[in-house]
Amino acid sequence: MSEPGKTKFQVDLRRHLRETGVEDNLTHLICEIAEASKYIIHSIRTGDLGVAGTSNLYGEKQLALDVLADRILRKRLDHSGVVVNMMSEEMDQIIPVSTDWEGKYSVAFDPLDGSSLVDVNLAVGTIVAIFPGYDLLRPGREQVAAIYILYGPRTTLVYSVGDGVYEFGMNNLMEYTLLREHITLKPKGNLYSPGGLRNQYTPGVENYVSTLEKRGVKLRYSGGFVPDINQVLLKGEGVFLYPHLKDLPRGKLRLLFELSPMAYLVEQAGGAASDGHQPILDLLPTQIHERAPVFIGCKDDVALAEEMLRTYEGKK
Ligand code: AFP
Repeated sequence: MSEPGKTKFQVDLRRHLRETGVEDNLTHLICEIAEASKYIIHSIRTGDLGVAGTSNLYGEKQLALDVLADRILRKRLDHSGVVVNMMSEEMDQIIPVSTDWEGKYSVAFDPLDGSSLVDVNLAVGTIVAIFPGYDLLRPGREQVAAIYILYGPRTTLVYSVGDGVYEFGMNNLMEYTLLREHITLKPKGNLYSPGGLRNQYTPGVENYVSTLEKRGVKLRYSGGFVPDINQVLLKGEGVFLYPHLKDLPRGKLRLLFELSPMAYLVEQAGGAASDGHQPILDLLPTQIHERAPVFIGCKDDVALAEEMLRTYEGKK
């Protein structure tokens, strides 16, 4: 129900979560993440674009903005009172917050995905996966919520708690208000976002991409996972891939911080996400920073990728 005098599209995030029956601690957690994003935007707009002088676990130079966004989220989660464990792309181990896990959550996040695009003023985002209890090394299907925040020309927040996908936009007062509900994907799309160098594609992937191209699909790749997935979700069509490559057999993107939350959102919108053989949400991470290949978006387009891999590369 909307507040009298307000259309439901002026409903703010907290009110929407309460009205749709989301559990109190989870509502609080999602709202804390939304609050953190306001400080992250400020850092993106005004912060230092240089390197931090540190490296992450992958040996990548951390940007000052990566470190700042990570600190902002960590602090917020730490003080939320509802988080047991947290883990980010910028950390090398799980950070315990509380030993009391009853009714609480563990959170995996990429604080500023695509941060190397900020200096050329392209869109970037924050991605968050929320699990019940203390364990973070579980299949993505056990998430209770997934969220991303897109810092583009506008700031939007897209979330699901397993009851469809909702988009909120940040207004002039820096509040998130409801823009779209029950976002859904068509079975088959007309867009593709192919990551990875083409000369490193394996035969199955090459044949898949050529088949899409013969069908006349449009190329739309920004180099940022959040804007690229957001485009698929909100246009309601398309497929994003960052496949296994000859020189990167596990692809580039991280299962826990990037793929699981996006797969959860895309499945909730009626789409699919696969590593080429099985659903991303069924993969059990054995390490925190595990990577996986990904084909994500419209159901039929993802099924076609699996079929091409079976035909040209056989069973895994
Ligand atoms: P960074 O966080 O290192 O900028 O990587 C961004 C990203 O993880 C993801 O947002 C993109 O989908 C993907 O990498 C782009 O990778 P390519 O630069 O190889 O296209």
